[in-house]
This record gives sequence, structure tokens and C-alpha cells, in this order.
Amino acid sequence: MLYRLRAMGLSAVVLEAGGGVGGTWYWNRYPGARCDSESYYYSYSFSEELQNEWTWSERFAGSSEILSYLNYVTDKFSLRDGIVFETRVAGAEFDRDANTWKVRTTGGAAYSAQFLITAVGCLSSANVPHIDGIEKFAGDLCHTASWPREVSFRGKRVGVIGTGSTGIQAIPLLARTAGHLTVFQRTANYSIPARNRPLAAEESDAIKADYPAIRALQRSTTNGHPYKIRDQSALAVSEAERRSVYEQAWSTGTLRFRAAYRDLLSDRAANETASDFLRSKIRQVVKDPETAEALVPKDHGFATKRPPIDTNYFETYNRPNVTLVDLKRSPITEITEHGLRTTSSEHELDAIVFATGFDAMTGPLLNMDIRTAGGASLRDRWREGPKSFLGLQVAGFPNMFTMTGPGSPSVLVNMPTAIEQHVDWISDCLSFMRARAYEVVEASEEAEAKWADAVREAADRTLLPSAASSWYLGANIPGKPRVFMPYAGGFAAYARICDDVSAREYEGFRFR
Ligand code: N01
Repeated sequence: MLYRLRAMGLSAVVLEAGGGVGGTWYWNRYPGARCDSESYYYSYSFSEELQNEWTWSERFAGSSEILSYLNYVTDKFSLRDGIVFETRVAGAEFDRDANTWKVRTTGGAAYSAQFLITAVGCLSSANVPHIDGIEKFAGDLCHTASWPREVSFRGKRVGVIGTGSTGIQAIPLLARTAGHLTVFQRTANYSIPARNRPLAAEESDAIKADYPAIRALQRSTTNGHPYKIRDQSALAVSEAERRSVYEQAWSTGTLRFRAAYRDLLSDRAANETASDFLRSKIRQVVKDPETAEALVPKDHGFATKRPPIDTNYFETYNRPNVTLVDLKRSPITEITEHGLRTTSSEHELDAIVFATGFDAMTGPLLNMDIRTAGGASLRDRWREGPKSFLGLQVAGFPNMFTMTGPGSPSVLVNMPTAIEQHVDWISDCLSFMRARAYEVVEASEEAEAKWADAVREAADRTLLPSAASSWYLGANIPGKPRVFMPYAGGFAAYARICDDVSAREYEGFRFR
């Protein structure tokens, strides 16, 4: 966004809580953190020169390589001097007389700007659950999203709480060095092997040569990935054929498994065929039948919660130094000085790792005290769940754009694809305003209400709202309204809607 604003001749400042660039990749440095879309497809497309000169070393880049890439991008485009690091926004209020946002930081600094563009990420507000006795624990406590710079669990008794994408990435690596690893699982999860590998020079060259087609395909698909979903129902083929398709998808690895049939996310019976296949893989891999059974998801269908990809996740439970605790059978009661107690036993631990996820999508925005002119807060506005027009603006909050905000496809899409589409759309909107000398843009309440219906209807056409413990619904945070937050109508359809809105001179927005 900063690059585009500068290219338009606008002055902009980025306030960044971290000590460096990278966002997610700056904070989430836990062992095993790596992207779960292929590196080449996960990188920026806005500069042809950039995409041709950067070469990824692995199919799925690890967090340190991604961080090097993001630093490279920052320096290549001379963006660092536009970023104020270690600066956390405490609050922002719109001044209707001056048509500016007044922004306060936790350090006491103040900024004012005509436009406030939030780029705070969807998964950046860590969820540390309240567990009685947490303050008594004498060992190391850490959340994966604020991983300590210097930490070693070598030889220690480590407990991990959480088996989402993060836990599933971290557990195999933690198990390699821990003396003993105890995994505390509340909801069993599906996972597809990543099949990560180094990338040969010829493969990288071939991808670079094919970039125009790859990027066009990414922009034309449901998830912003460069492959199409097979246009066939899982129920239209014989069991043997289906099994062979699933075996092929399993050996290819990655989230591409979701694309094996077109109705995996819209038809329960179709979904069940994929879920059953993946359950059978868990039972095959995990040697102890009782552990295998506890690891088999039974309360939700494949990909109705965000599916992880892994390297040796289920295999890790065959190690003698790894124990699974099924919290559905014996929930955590408290953390003690020396470990963690469940209803059935006490586990002595030297370290507890919270892989417990995030207050997704709304958390990072509501952590800032954002208020409209007159003092009404975003928190009050969203008390019953987030509402926005296109996930880009909230009625009543003029000149504020929410990149990858609730109501946009964001987390259901390859993130850089979603981000770049928002950067383009916001930049075009600002150019439109400049050309007409408008000072203020604000989504109308009617457009917002209609979009809320569209978001709900899109979700209801899928099985996504059916996973009762999904963070897409806010279900992981006690007291959070249960509202399906991202737009599930697909990236390509969403981008078309945004383009139609701008082509109709930003219908649904008011300017003055
Ligand atoms: O978080 P999660 P995550 N007691 O919410 C459990 C992205 N990502 O950090 O399912 C006990 O998915 C919770 O249990 P339940 C990706 O979009 C991308 O793993 O709520 N357990 C669950 O098992 C992903 O979806 C990459 O019942 C508790 C786990 O903690 C998103 O980030 C890598 C608990 C949290 O899983 C979030 O993933 C990693 C409690 N009180 C993540 N509270 C890439 O590779 C929560 N849990 C790009």
C-alpha cells in the first residue's frame, strides 16, 4: 500500500507495532512456521521485476526466508523510511470538521491523516485463553504468535495446547528436541501432507517464465490459487475412482486437496467422502489405535475449519516421547506451579506453548479504540458482529479503509492475492476522489446492510458455517458473536463485484 500511495504522489506513514517488517512472519517465528501456499504463488505480483529476480529455495518457504523476502521488498522499493517501527496504535478518532483522522499511539505520539487505512492482518491478535492458575506456573510460557527470540526446549518436558495449523506445524519440530512433548488437543483436526521440497533452478525458471498465466489464473479462481477446482461432483463417480483421485491429491499434498471435487465444501455427502478418506489416513499412520481414534476428527467435515498442511504431523504421535491428551474427554482444570491439570490427571511440565490461535479478523481492529466523529466506537458498532461494505469500509467511519477486513474473502484466499486486490481497489478509489476533488468517502448504511446479507448468503451456500468450533465464526473466543466473518463467495466473484462497484462510480459509497 505504501508503495502505491507514494507512486500516486501521496505522502503516507506506516505505523508498525513490530521492530521490523513482516507482520505475521515477524511475530510467528515458532519452529515449523512456513507458508502453506507454494512460495511462488504466495509472493507479490505487483512488480514484474521483483517476481523475476527473487528465487525461492523451497516449495513452501519457511518463516525466515519469507522474512528475508519482505525485507528485500522493503529495501528494493525504498519503503523503510516510511515506516515507524515499534509504534502501536492505541486509538483513532475522525474529526468531521477537519475531515481527518487523529491517531494516538500507546507511546503517546499523535498523527493526523485524511485517510486511515488499516492493514493490521486477520490473524494478529493472539488468543491466550484464560486458564485458572496461569500466573502460578514456574516454567516458560509462550504463545506461538509472539515466539521468544532466544528459547530452547531441548530435553525439557513441553506441553502444547492447540492443534490448529500452527500447532500442527510446530509439534513435529518441538518433538524432535523436547525430552517429552504432551499435546493437549481440544478438537481433532484434518491435515494434508505439505510435501515440501527444495526447488530446482529449472523449476523456478519455468515458474517465472509462466508468471503471466499463473497470475491470471490466481485472479480467476475461488481461493486465489493457480489451479482450478475439478468441475465434477464427488458423488458422480465410483468409489474406486474417487479413491484414486484422493490418493493422487494426497500424494501431491497441499491445500489443493480441497480442489479434488467441486462440491466438497457445498454438499455434506460429498464432503463426507473426503473426510472419510482423510480419517482412514490418520488410522493408517498412527500406530496406537487409541491415539489414532482420538486424532480422528468426528465433529466437523474436512475444510469446514481452515485445513492445515503438515510435515510428519500424525507420524509424530508414533514417537516414544510424545503423548496426546484428549481434552474432550478430560478438560483442563488449571495450570499449577509445576504443570497442567486436567479432570483426569496432572502433567508436570517445564514449558507450556499456547498454539491457541487468534481473535480472528475483528480482534486486531477492535484492539484499537477506533471512533467516529461524535465518539461512537467501532466496538459498539460491531457488538453483534462485524458489518462492512465489501469488507473495505464501515458505515459511519468515513475515510477509513479496512484491508482484508471482515466481509472480504481474505482468510479464505491466498493472502497476497487478497491484499493486492484491496491495494489496487483502494488506490483507484483515492485516484477517483482526487480527480473530482472529493475529500470524504463513506459507505452507506444501505450498501452495508445489503452486503451483510450477501456475506451471510454466500456462507450459507457452503458447509463452512457448520463447523461449530471454527474461528471463521468467532467460536474460539468466549463471548464473541457467532457470525461468519469472511466473504465465502470466492475471490474471482468478489473482485468482479468490487470492479462493478467502482465502474458504477463507487455505487454504495457517498462522497463529499
Ligand atoms: O489457530 P487455530 P492457529 N483450550 O484457532 C485450541 C493461519 N495459519 O494459530 O479447535 C484448549 O486454528 C483450538 O481448539 P478448538 C491459518 O489460517 C497459517 O493454529 O477451538 N485448546 C485449536 O486446536 C489458521 O487457520 C499458517 O477446539 C484451545 C487451537 O487451539 C490460522 O492461522 C500457519 C483453547 C487453535 O487453532 C489460525 O491457526 C499457521 C483452550 N482454551 C496458521 N483455545 C500458514 O502456514 C484454543 N484452543 C500460512
